[in-house]
Amino acid sequence: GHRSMVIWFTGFSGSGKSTLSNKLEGYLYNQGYHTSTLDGDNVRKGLNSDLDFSDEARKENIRRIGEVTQLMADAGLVVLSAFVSPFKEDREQVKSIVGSDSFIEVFVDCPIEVCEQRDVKGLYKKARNGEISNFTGISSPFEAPEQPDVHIYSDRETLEESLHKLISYIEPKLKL
Ligand code: GGZ
Repeated sequence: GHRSMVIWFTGFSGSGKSTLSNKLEGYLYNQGYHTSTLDGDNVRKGLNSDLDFSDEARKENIRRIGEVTQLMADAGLVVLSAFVSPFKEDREQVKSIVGSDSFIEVFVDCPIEVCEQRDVKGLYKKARNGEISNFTGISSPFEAPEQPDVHIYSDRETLEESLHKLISYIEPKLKL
């Protein structure tokens, strides 16, 4: 058996949260851990399809995700949650729901210019055009974590390096 744990990824759209989270999940799966991933793609289409990107809706988005994350952790899973989660207060709230010794905050740090340049989904262009309002980093704030448990610099590290950094922090805690 192993401990349940919440691995919480925060960062801009296009910073690499989902890529890294999926990579970590693959590793953990191969090691025999029971995992579950929550991200914008599965949550905002279903559970939170009533929420937009206003500050209040983002707050509610993270609050619900925090509760679901906690339920999954209670069921014994290693939960990987990858959301922009731009507000410090909301991330702190999840941390207090989950319990600080089971919560790992991972800051996927990437300069907004780099995320905008990548623009994998063309969303930054739409945000600049005004087709999308309240876009994080362009027209909506992001409160960077001051003391993340793991600080990933996705513009300067390879995916392998970032993964290794994550694993060396997380795996000893899973085995406690
Ligand atoms: C930020 C937005 C927005 C706005 C749509 N601002 O790269 P993506 O596409 O797949 O990830 C982003 C995702 C953010 O949803 P979250 O639930 O993670 O956000 S939050 O934690 O702030 O509630 C992006 C897309 O949705 N997207 N509009 N205005 N990201």
